Amino acid sequence: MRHALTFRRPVPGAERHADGWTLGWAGTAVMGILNVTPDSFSDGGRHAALNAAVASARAMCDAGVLFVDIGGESTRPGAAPVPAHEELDRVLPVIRALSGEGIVLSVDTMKPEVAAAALAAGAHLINDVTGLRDPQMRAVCADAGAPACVMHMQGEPRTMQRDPHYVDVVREVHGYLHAQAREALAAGVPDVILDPGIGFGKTLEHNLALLRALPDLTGGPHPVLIGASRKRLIDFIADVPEAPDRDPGSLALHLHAARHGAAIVRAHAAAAHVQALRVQTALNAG
Ligand code: HH2
Repeated sequence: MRHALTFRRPVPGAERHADGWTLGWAGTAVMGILNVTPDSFSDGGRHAALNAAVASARAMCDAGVLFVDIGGESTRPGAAPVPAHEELDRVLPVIRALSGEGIVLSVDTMKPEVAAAALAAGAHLINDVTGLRDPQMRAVCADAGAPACVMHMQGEPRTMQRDPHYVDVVREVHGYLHAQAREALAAGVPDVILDPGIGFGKTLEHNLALLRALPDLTGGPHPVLIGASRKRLIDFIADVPEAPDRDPGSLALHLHAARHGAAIVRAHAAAAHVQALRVQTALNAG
Protein backbone atom coordinates (compact mmCIF):
# COMPACT_ATOMS: atom_id res chain seq x y z
CA MET A 1 0.00 0.00 0.00
CA ARG A 2 1.29 3.50 -0.82
CA HIS A 3 1.12 6.41 1.60
CA ALA A 4 1.69 10.12 1.17
CA LEU A 5 2.01 13.24 3.26
CA THR A 6 1.63 16.77 1.93
CA PHE A 7 3.79 19.67 3.09
CA ARG A 8 3.80 23.33 2.12
CA ARG A 9 7.54 23.59 2.77
CA PRO A 10 10.48 21.80 1.19
CA VAL A 11 11.13 18.34 2.61
CA PRO A 12 13.96 15.89 1.85
CA GLY A 13 12.85 13.21 -0.60
CA ALA A 14 9.50 14.88 -1.36
CA GLU A 15 8.18 15.64 -4.82
CA ARG A 16 7.41 19.24 -5.67
CA HIS A 17 4.02 20.10 -7.21
CA ALA A 18 1.80 23.15 -7.62
CA ASP A 19 0.43 23.09 -4.04
CA GLY A 20 3.57 22.07 -2.17
CA TRP A 21 5.61 18.94 -1.64
CA THR A 22 4.43 15.35 -1.31
CA LEU A 23 6.44 12.75 0.52
CA GLY A 24 5.36 9.32 -0.69
CA TRP A 25 6.36 5.84 0.47
CA ALA A 26 5.35 2.23 0.01
CA GLY A 27 4.39 0.01 2.94
CA THR A 28 5.01 0.90 6.57
CA ALA A 29 7.72 3.47 7.30
CA VAL A 30 9.66 3.63 10.56
CA MET A 31 9.80 6.79 12.67
CA GLY A 32 12.90 6.48 14.86
CA ILE A 33 12.55 7.87 18.39
CA LEU A 34 15.21 10.31 19.57
CA ASN A 35 14.43 11.45 23.10
CA VAL A 36 16.73 14.23 24.28
CA THR A 37 15.28 14.12 27.77
CA PRO A 38 16.74 13.06 31.11
CA ASP A 39 13.59 11.12 32.09
CA SER A 40 11.94 9.32 29.14
CA PHE A 41 10.59 5.97 30.24
CA SER A 42 12.90 3.78 28.17
CA ASP A 43 15.80 5.86 26.85
CA GLY A 44 15.94 8.88 29.20
CA GLY A 45 19.43 10.38 29.46
CA ARG A 46 20.90 8.33 26.60
CA HIS A 47 21.01 11.20 24.15
CA ALA A 48 21.64 14.08 26.55
CA ALA A 49 24.91 15.02 24.79
CA LEU A 50 24.46 16.62 21.37
CA ASN A 51 27.01 14.30 19.76
CA ALA A 52 25.22 11.20 20.99
CA ALA A 53 21.86 12.49 19.75
CA VAL A 54 23.18 13.40 16.31
CA ALA A 55 25.03 10.08 15.95
CA SER A 56 21.91 8.17 16.93
CA ALA A 57 19.78 10.05 14.36
CA ARG A 58 22.32 9.38 11.61
CA ALA A 59 22.51 5.70 12.52
CA MET A 60 18.72 5.41 12.35
CA CYS A 61 18.72 7.03 8.91
CA ASP A 62 21.48 4.75 7.68
CA ALA A 63 19.32 1.85 8.86
CA GLY A 64 16.43 3.10 6.70
CA VAL A 65 13.98 5.07 8.85
CA LEU A 66 11.91 7.67 7.01
CA PHE A 67 11.43 10.06 9.97
CA VAL A 68 13.36 10.90 13.13
CA ASP A 69 11.11 12.11 15.96
CA ILE A 70 12.94 14.42 18.36
CA GLY A 71 11.39 14.81 21.83
CA GLY A 72 12.45 17.22 24.58
CA GLU A 73 9.70 16.45 27.11
CA SER A 74 8.73 13.04 28.44
CA THR A 75 5.04 12.13 28.22
CA ARG A 76 5.36 8.98 30.31
CA PRO A 77 2.58 8.52 32.89
CA GLY A 78 3.29 10.82 35.83
CA ALA A 79 5.86 12.95 33.95
CA ALA A 80 6.27 16.50 35.21
CA PRO A 81 5.80 19.30 32.65
CA VAL A 82 8.96 20.97 31.31
CA PRO A 83 9.09 24.76 30.70
CA ALA A 84 9.23 25.75 27.01
CA HIS A 85 12.69 27.32 27.27
CA GLU A 86 14.12 24.08 28.69
CA GLU A 87 12.45 21.95 26.01
CA LEU A 88 13.86 24.31 23.36
CA ASP A 89 17.35 24.12 24.87
CA ARG A 90 17.13 20.34 24.42
CA VAL A 91 15.68 20.07 20.91
CA LEU A 92 16.95 23.11 18.98
CA PRO A 93 20.67 22.16 18.93
CA VAL A 94 19.75 18.71 17.60
CA ILE A 95 17.45 20.11 14.90
CA ARG A 96 20.10 22.65 13.86
CA ALA A 97 22.81 19.98 13.73
CA LEU A 98 20.66 17.63 11.62
CA SER A 99 18.91 20.09 9.31
CA GLY A 100 20.38 19.99 5.84
CA GLU A 101 21.37 16.31 6.18
CA GLY A 102 18.43 15.03 4.17
CA ILE A 103 16.56 13.67 7.22
CA VAL A 104 12.82 14.26 7.65
CA LEU A 105 12.65 15.72 11.17
CA SER A 106 9.57 15.43 13.33
CA VAL A 107 9.33 17.19 16.70
CA ASP A 108 7.36 15.63 19.53
CA THR A 109 5.92 18.59 21.43
CA MET A 110 2.67 19.78 23.01
CA LYS A 111 3.70 23.46 23.02
CA PRO A 112 2.98 25.84 20.13
CA GLU A 113 6.00 28.01 20.98
CA VAL A 114 8.30 24.99 20.85
CA ALA A 115 6.71 23.82 17.58
CA ALA A 116 7.14 27.27 16.00
CA ALA A 117 10.82 27.54 16.97
CA ALA A 118 11.50 23.94 15.93
CA LEU A 119 9.94 24.49 12.49
CA ALA A 120 11.87 27.75 12.07
CA ALA A 121 15.09 25.85 12.92
CA GLY A 122 14.49 23.26 10.18
CA ALA A 123 12.08 20.63 11.52
CA HIS A 124 9.44 19.46 9.02
CA LEU A 125 6.60 17.83 10.95
CA ILE A 126 4.95 18.27 14.37
CA ASN A 127 3.99 15.28 16.50
CA ASP A 128 1.50 16.54 19.09
CA VAL A 129 0.33 13.99 21.65
CA THR A 130 -2.48 16.38 22.62
CA GLY A 131 -3.95 16.02 19.11
CA LEU A 132 -3.75 19.69 18.10
CA ARG A 133 -6.39 20.56 20.71
CA ASP A 134 -4.74 23.97 21.15
CA PRO A 135 -5.82 26.30 18.31
CA GLN A 136 -2.39 27.95 18.56
CA MET A 137 -0.77 24.64 17.60
CA ARG A 138 -3.01 24.42 14.52
CA ALA A 139 -2.06 28.00 13.60
CA VAL A 140 1.67 27.31 14.01
CA CYS A 141 1.52 24.24 11.73
CA ALA A 142 -0.67 26.05 9.18
CA ASP A 143 1.65 29.09 9.08
CA ALA A 144 4.74 26.94 8.65
CA GLY A 145 3.10 24.64 6.07
CA ALA A 146 3.91 21.63 8.26
CA PRO A 147 1.71 18.55 8.62
CA ALA A 148 1.05 17.18 12.08
CA CYS A 149 0.54 13.88 13.79
CA VAL A 150 -2.74 14.09 15.69
CA MET A 151 -2.74 11.66 18.62
CA HIS A 152 -5.53 10.69 21.00
CA MET A 153 -4.89 10.94 24.73
CA GLN A 154 -7.50 10.78 27.49
CA GLY A 155 -6.55 13.36 30.14
CA GLU A 156 -2.96 14.57 30.43
CA PRO A 157 0.33 12.73 31.03
CA ARG A 158 0.49 13.37 34.79
CA THR A 159 -2.84 11.67 35.48
CA MET A 160 -3.88 9.79 32.32
CA GLN A 161 -3.31 6.25 33.65
CA ARG A 162 -5.23 6.74 36.94
CA ASP A 163 -8.63 5.56 35.77
CA PRO A 164 -9.07 5.58 32.00
CA HIS A 165 -12.71 5.12 31.08
CA TYR A 166 -14.63 4.79 27.80
CA VAL A 167 -18.10 3.56 26.87
CA ASP A 168 -16.83 2.42 23.44
CA VAL A 169 -13.10 3.04 23.15
CA VAL A 170 -12.83 2.42 19.40
CA ARG A 171 -15.76 4.68 18.48
CA GLU A 172 -14.63 7.43 20.83
CA VAL A 173 -10.97 7.42 19.79
CA HIS A 174 -11.65 7.16 16.06
CA GLY A 175 -14.38 9.82 16.31
CA TYR A 176 -12.01 12.15 18.15
CA LEU A 177 -9.24 11.65 15.58
CA HIS A 178 -11.53 12.35 12.63
CA ALA A 179 -12.91 15.47 14.34
CA GLN A 180 -9.42 16.79 15.16
CA ALA A 181 -8.29 16.07 11.60
CA ARG A 182 -11.22 18.09 10.21
CA GLU A 183 -10.41 21.01 12.54
CA ALA A 184 -6.73 20.93 11.65
CA LEU A 185 -7.33 20.84 7.89
CA ALA A 186 -9.96 23.61 8.18
CA ALA A 187 -7.36 25.72 10.03
CA GLY A 188 -4.94 25.32 7.10
CA VAL A 189 -2.68 22.52 8.36
CA PRO A 190 -1.58 20.92 5.06
CA ASP A 191 -2.02 17.28 6.12
CA VAL A 192 -2.43 15.05 9.17
CA ILE A 193 -1.36 11.64 10.41
CA LEU A 194 -3.76 9.94 12.85
CA ASP A 195 -2.58 8.03 15.94
CA PRO A 196 -4.87 6.25 18.45
CA GLY A 197 -2.28 6.91 21.19
CA ILE A 198 -1.36 3.48 22.55
CA GLY A 199 -0.84 3.78 26.32
CA PHE A 200 -2.17 7.32 26.64
CA GLY A 201 -5.08 7.11 29.08
CA LYS A 202 -5.84 3.46 28.18
CA THR A 203 -5.94 0.11 29.93
CA LEU A 204 -4.53 -3.05 28.34
CA GLU A 205 -8.02 -3.92 27.06
CA HIS A 206 -8.45 -0.45 25.54
CA ASN A 207 -5.07 -0.72 23.80
CA LEU A 208 -5.83 -4.18 22.43
CA ALA A 209 -9.28 -3.12 21.21
CA LEU A 210 -7.71 -0.19 19.33
CA LEU A 211 -5.00 -2.37 17.79
CA ARG A 212 -7.58 -4.95 16.70
CA ALA A 213 -9.75 -2.22 15.19
CA LEU A 214 -6.90 -0.72 13.16
CA PRO A 215 -8.40 -1.64 9.75
CA ASP A 216 -11.31 0.73 10.51
CA LEU A 217 -8.85 3.61 10.90
CA THR A 218 -6.35 2.69 8.18
CA GLY A 219 -9.21 2.32 5.69
CA GLY A 220 -9.78 6.11 5.95
CA PRO A 221 -8.16 8.96 4.06
CA HIS A 222 -5.26 9.72 6.43
CA PRO A 223 -2.01 7.88 7.12
CA VAL A 224 -2.06 6.15 10.52
CA LEU A 225 0.83 5.98 13.00
CA ILE A 226 1.16 3.40 15.77
CA GLY A 227 3.52 3.96 18.69
CA ALA A 228 3.62 0.89 20.92
CA SER A 229 7.38 0.80 21.36
CA ARG A 230 8.46 -0.59 24.76
CA LYS A 231 5.13 0.38 26.35
CA ARG A 232 3.62 -1.08 29.52
CA LEU A 233 1.06 -3.17 27.65
CA ILE A 234 3.94 -5.47 26.67
CA ASP A 235 4.74 -5.95 30.36
CA PHE A 236 1.07 -6.70 31.09
CA ILE A 237 0.91 -9.24 28.26
CA ALA A 238 4.34 -10.91 28.53
CA ASP A 239 5.73 -9.98 31.97
CA VAL A 240 8.64 -7.76 30.89
CA PRO A 241 9.12 -5.21 33.68
CA GLU A 242 12.13 -3.37 32.17
CA ALA A 243 11.25 -1.13 29.21
CA PRO A 244 14.50 -1.67 27.23
CA ASP A 245 13.74 -5.45 27.22
CA ARG A 246 10.45 -4.95 25.37
CA ASP A 247 11.70 -4.75 21.76
CA PRO A 248 10.46 -8.23 20.76
CA GLY A 249 6.95 -7.35 21.95
CA SER A 250 7.20 -3.95 20.24
CA LEU A 251 8.07 -5.69 16.97
CA ALA A 252 5.13 -8.08 17.28
CA LEU A 253 2.70 -5.19 17.86
CA HIS A 254 4.17 -3.09 15.06
CA LEU A 255 4.18 -5.96 12.55
CA HIS A 256 0.50 -6.42 13.37
CA ALA A 257 -0.01 -2.69 12.77
CA ALA A 258 1.83 -2.91 9.45
CA ARG A 259 -0.26 -5.88 8.30
CA HIS A 260 -3.37 -3.86 9.05
CA GLY A 261 -2.36 -0.81 7.05
CA ALA A 262 -0.38 1.44 9.43
CA ALA A 263 1.64 3.94 7.39
CA ILE A 264 4.20 4.58 10.14
CA VAL A 265 5.40 2.82 13.29
CA ARG A 266 7.27 4.85 15.92
CA ALA A 267 10.10 2.81 17.41
CA HIS A 268 13.13 2.94 19.69
CA ALA A 269 14.81 -0.09 18.07
CA ALA A 270 14.62 1.53 14.66
CA ALA A 271 17.05 -0.69 12.73
CA ALA A 272 15.40 -3.88 14.00
CA HIS A 273 12.03 -2.52 12.85
CA VAL A 274 13.30 -1.65 9.38
CA GLN A 275 14.70 -5.17 9.04
CA ALA A 276 11.54 -6.92 10.27
CA LEU A 277 9.27 -4.82 8.07
CA ARG A 278 11.41 -5.56 4.99
CA VAL A 279 11.11 -9.28 5.69
CA GLN A 280 7.34 -9.02 6.17
CA THR A 281 7.04 -7.02 2.93
CA ALA A 282 9.01 -9.68 1.03
CA LEU A 283 6.72 -12.39 2.35
CA ASN A 284 3.62 -10.45 1.35
CA ALA A 285 4.96 -9.82 -2.16
CA GLY A 286 4.85 -13.54 -3.05
N1 HH2 B 1 4.43 7.79 22.52
C1 HH2 B 1 5.32 8.47 23.26
C2 HH2 B 1 5.71 9.76 22.89
N2 HH2 B 1 5.22 10.33 21.77
N3 HH2 B 1 3.86 10.23 19.85
C3 HH2 B 1 2.99 9.58 19.09
N4 HH2 B 1 2.51 10.13 17.97
N5 HH2 B 1 2.55 8.31 19.42
C4 HH2 B 1 2.99 7.68 20.54
O1 HH2 B 1 2.54 6.54 20.81
C5 HH2 B 1 3.93 8.36 21.38
C6 HH2 B 1 4.35 9.67 21.00
C7 HH2 B 1 5.89 7.84 24.48
O2 HH2 B 1 7.08 7.17 24.18
P1 HH2 B 1 8.55 7.78 24.36
O3 HH2 B 1 8.78 8.96 23.48
O4 HH2 B 1 9.54 6.70 24.21
O5 HH2 B 1 8.63 8.17 25.89
P2 HH2 B 1 8.61 9.54 26.67
O6 HH2 B 1 7.32 10.23 26.36
O7 HH2 B 1 8.76 9.12 28.10
O8 HH2 B 1 9.78 10.38 26.19
